[in-house]
Amino acid sequence: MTGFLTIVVVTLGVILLGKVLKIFELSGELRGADANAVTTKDNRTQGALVMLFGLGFLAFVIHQFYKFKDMMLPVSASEHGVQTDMLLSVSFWVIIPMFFITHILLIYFAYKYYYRPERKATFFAHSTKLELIWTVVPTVVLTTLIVYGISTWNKIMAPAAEDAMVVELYAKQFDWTGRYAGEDNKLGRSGYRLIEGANVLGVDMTDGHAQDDKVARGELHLPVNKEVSFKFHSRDVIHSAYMPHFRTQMNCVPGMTTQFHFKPTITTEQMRKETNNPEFDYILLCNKICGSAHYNMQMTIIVESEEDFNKWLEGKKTLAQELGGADVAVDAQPHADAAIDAHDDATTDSDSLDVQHP
Ligand SMILES: [Cu+2]
Repeated sequence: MTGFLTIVVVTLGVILLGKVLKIFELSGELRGADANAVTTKDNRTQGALVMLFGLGFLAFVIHQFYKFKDMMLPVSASEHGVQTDMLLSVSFWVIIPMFFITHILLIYFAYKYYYRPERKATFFAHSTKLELIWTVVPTVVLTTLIVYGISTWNKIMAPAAEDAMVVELYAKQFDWTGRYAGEDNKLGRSGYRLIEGANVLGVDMTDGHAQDDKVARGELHLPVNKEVSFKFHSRDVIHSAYMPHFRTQMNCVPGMTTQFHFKPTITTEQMRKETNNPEFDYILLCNKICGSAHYNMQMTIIVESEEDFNKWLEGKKTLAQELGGADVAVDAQPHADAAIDAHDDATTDSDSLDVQHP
């Protein structure tokens, strides 16, 4: 009822305002004045209003910077993240001062040069000097940013080191599973048609590389200062592995392997001190809206010393121990080979997979 009354009152208010303006217009006409004529006084008022609104807008922008500065991520916990942060900072150091300079000029000019009939604008058709300035300056600045950006990209996307630890991140609605490549540092091949019973990742247990693979759920542990080469897979829809503290995001696409490698440089313990937050944890999130429980698709990442990491990993069963190794019954269908994702590198041809029939 209150809502309805509010609507009625507001509607009546608007009608009333319309009528008052109409009376104002008519009384002006009676006095012989043109109600629609724009006077110098109107222009000055509009100029002042632009100034007021513009400065208010800039004040709001500055306020937002302060208000949300605590939402910023802490220092990057990966080697390449420091480079991307630097790239972003340099871009912002160019963009933010430019934003303020251009907006202040825009606001000031709108106020200073409001229309007055007695003043004529200077007219000139061409100025080589001006044209040169507004062509050369942006060209140099943008080219520098682009070249800097490409060289950073090339460094980050260069192939992983030979000894990088290989870890699979397996996405499905709505959780993550990690698979460590084990002693041989090679992941066993897998495909969705091989998913059966406890073999939820569809690992081909006839593949020798699969035997020593180790699966991690709930928590993903990583050794500090050691490069990790991630292979991303998805069972169902497109997910996106997002590790904000490591400045990493990669899509997980059904039927193909995507990859990214990075080196964590700060342990969870050190980051807790750095952020002054004893509860701090690195996190892996899904950053593609993939369904109803998308928001809850996350996994804690723990970065620790190599010793602690090895101890943790040793406590895990290998896939051969978990699933029974090569003796496990693999439900290979006639076209099972087509369902196998090519892993590790392009040389792993899906056709070459020799699925053993039970
Ligand atoms: Cu998802």
